[in-house]
This record gives sequence, C-alpha cells and structure tokens, in this order.
Amino acid sequence: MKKLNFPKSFLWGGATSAAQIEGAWNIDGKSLTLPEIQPFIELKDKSDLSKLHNERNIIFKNALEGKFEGHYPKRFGIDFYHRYKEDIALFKEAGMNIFRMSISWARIFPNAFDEKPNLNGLKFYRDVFEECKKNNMEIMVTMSHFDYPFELMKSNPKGWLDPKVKELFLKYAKTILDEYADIVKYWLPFNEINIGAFAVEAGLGIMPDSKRTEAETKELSIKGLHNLFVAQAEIVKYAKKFKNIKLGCMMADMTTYSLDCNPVNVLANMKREQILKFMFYDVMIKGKYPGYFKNIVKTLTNKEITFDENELKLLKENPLEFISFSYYMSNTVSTDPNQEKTQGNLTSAGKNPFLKATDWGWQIDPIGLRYVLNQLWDRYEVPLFISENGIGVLETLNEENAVNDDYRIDYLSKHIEQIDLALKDGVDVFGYTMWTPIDLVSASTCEMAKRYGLIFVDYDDYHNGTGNRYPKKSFNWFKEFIKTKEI
Ligand code: P53
Repeated sequence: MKKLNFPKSFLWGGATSAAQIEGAWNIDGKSLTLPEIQPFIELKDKSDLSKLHNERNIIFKNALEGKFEGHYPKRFGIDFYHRYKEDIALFKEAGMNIFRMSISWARIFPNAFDEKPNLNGLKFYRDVFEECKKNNMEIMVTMSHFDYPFELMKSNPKGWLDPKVKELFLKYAKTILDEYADIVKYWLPFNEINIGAFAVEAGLGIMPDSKRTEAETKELSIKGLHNLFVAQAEIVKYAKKFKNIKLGCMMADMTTYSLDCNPVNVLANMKREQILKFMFYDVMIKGKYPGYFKNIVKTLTNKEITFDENELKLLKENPLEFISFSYYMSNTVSTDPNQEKTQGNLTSAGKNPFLKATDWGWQIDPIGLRYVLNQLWDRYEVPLFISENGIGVLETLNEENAVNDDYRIDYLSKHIEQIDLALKDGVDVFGYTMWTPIDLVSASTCEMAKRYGLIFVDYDDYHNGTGNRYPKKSFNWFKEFIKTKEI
C-alpha cells in the first residue's frame, strides 16, 4: 500500500449529465432534447461506431416528421428524477464531497421562447442541490451537456449560428445563475466544447442537411464555436456580480503522442494538438485566438473567416477562471495512411503498441493524465480540475448482487496515483469527479451496457429491470481510499 498526499481541500466526487440520468423526459413540463430522439441501435462490434454515424440523418428525419419507433434510452436514464435522494445518499456514503451534474435547458425553458422559466423545473434542481448540501457536498453544474432542445432546432434551424439562439441561451444561463448562485459554487457553461462544436446537429442544434459538404460543415463549426465562446464570455461577465462562484471551461482533452520520433510525425502531432486542444484553451483562458488559427480555418473551410472586434474584446476581457477536462484515453499520431487504428473520442484514432484498450477501443493510459496536467499547467497557469475520468465495461450482477470490478479499481487507482504525482510536480489541480459514481446511459452509444459506475443500476439497454442500485466492489474500495488515501 502506498499513501498519497492529497491536500485536505481536494474535491473528490462523481460526474453525470441530465440526459444520461434524469429520465422523466416529459414530466413536469419538460420538452424533448436531441439526445432523447436518439434511438437505441445494437452494436455487434463495440469499437465500430460507423453504424451509428450512418443512421444519423434518418434519425433526424424521422424525428422531424414525428415518427418515433423503437426505444429511446435517454428518455428514461436511470430515473434519477425520482430516485435522486437515494443516489446522493450513496455518493455521500462513498465519501464524495462534490457532485457534478447538469441542468437541462428544456426543463427550464421547455418551449424555447417561453417568457418565464418553468417553475417545476427550477424546483427540481433546487431540491437536488439542497439534498447535496444536506450531505455536505459541493456542486458543479454544467449548463449545457449535449442536450440541445429539440423545439429550438425546429423553430430556429440555424441553431447556434442564429443570434436568437445565443440570446435564449444567455437568458437561460442568467436565470439559473440568479436562481442557484447561492448554492452552486462551480459552473461549466459547455460540456466538452471541442466535441460539441464539431457535431453541428447534436452540438450546435443546426438542422441536418444531407447536401452539406465537408468544408461547409466545418465552416458552420468554426462560426458556431465562436458563438459558443462569445456566449461563454458573456456568462463570465454577468457572473462577476456573484462573489462566491467560479466558472471553468470544459474540454475533452484529446491527448495524443507522436507514434515515434520521426520528426514528420512529431510535427503532425503538434499540429493535431493545436487543432483539437490548444486553440480552444487559448481562447477560453488566454482570451485570444492563437496565431495559427487562421491557417486552421483555411485548411478546414478553404476560406478566411473574421470575427467582430467587439466580440474579440469581450473574449479578451472575460476568460474562464479554471480549466476542467475529461480524460479517458490517449492516442497516437502518424502521417502514415496505413497506421493501425482504434476507436478514439469521436472518430478512429492511432493505436499505441504500449497500451491496452477497453472493449470500445479506448486506450488506457494513466501516465497520460500526469502528462496532460503538466502540459496544461505549464501553458495556462490556472487551477485544473479533472471533470471526467473512468472506464466503461460490460458487467452483470453476480449471485450476491455484486460486481467484482477489479479492473475499475485498477483504472481509477492508477489514474489517481498520477494526479498525486502531478501535484508533486507542482501542478495546481484541485479536484476529480470520476465518470461516473453510478451506471448511466452512454453518451455516444445510448447503451446501458457500457457501465462506468461505482454503483450498478439494474436496467438493461431497453430499460428492463428494477432500477435498483447495488454498490460494486469499487464502491467499497473508493470509500476506503477516501478514508486512508492509500492505494
Ligand atoms: P460514453 C467520447 C465520445 C462521446 C462523448 O462517453 C465523450 C467522449 C469522451 O471524450 O464525452 C464524455 O458515454 C461525455 C459524457 C460521456 C462520457 O464522455 O460515450 O462528457 O457525457 O458519457 C463517456 O462512453
């Protein structure tokens, strides 16, 4: 056993999102969100998501015509809406002192253009937050976690390219800040902004169009991303009046290495980091687009895109205070078109011969977490927070209603050990919320079978089951770890 030296103030907890846990999709006035029109599709090969990507246009077409067939897992989640007290009690029992969750925009403003917020929605989140506080937990809220309202896509087909959408989002953001700034200390405006902006339909709420070219799609992403940045800066500006809250950015840290020491690959990896990571962090933390941004835009869209001077000024004056990021895996980069591939965060990515992968092809790399923590601290010098990290595995309950998930204990303890080493390196990292404290519906595949939790939830992919909660072996391990800080 090794004793780790985490500071007393370090935040330990779990992360979730509304569309993946709440259920109650049409209860108390809530309207549909985009994840709730995504039907369940069986995957034979778990690490090949092309089947899901190919069906995307048909899914939107059906939904827009009001045709809903099959099962829609994110409408049901794990019924957190009705069972949150039980869940929060379990998180507390595990020793957690922070809970990350998201608020669903469609629960607060169900018809997009509502003048007043839905009081039932406001009450639900107030009740959940109070429950957290009763259990001595801090709260981190994501304002938008991959759950754009479906009604808004229908009424405003240009999504985040329509200034009206930004205005409505700001209204929503200000409403929840006014409502909960007294109880919620940490706020993340957009989940994984670098993934959201490049999913033009699901992330930016832009109506699908099968005729759109690759370059046109990228243009929408760049312009949409800019609008997200501006909205975020406006939220930071507005939030200055609340003294006790902190706002952070949230990125999928798409960690990559050069496959080898061939300089062409080293350079290709650097370029990839600029395009997938640094150009985002630079805008949100340094407050300005990096010098190479122009070239990236030209490469992606074949165009020059310029932004409004006042908006650039707003970005400069209102950076985020801390960085949060998700970290699940790392991948490699090579210029060889025949490079061996595995499944990455979004598309396929380069294999690393030194790493093992999960069933979904995500390469497990604890040392990569220390590497990223150092890299981000060196470049930005703002406090860091790991807002997601975990492992998805196929699991079933054994005869004792338990799951012996030693692989999860191994995954989490090895990553936590690397955070400890990063702290010793001198990095300012102040918390860790694992993905997840409790099994929930997968974001990318809608599977319940891809389980991440310390707590097993008795639902299958079709929402059959009792929904009962059963702590896994990793739950007891975590509880012990929190007490002893030994791994
Ligand atoms: P799932 C990859 C693909 C999709 C979403 O993912 C992702 C990632 C990881 O970078 O982001 C986060 O459920 C996301 C969560 C999500 C989690 O990764 O597809 O913020 O909502 O559940 C895990 O296995």
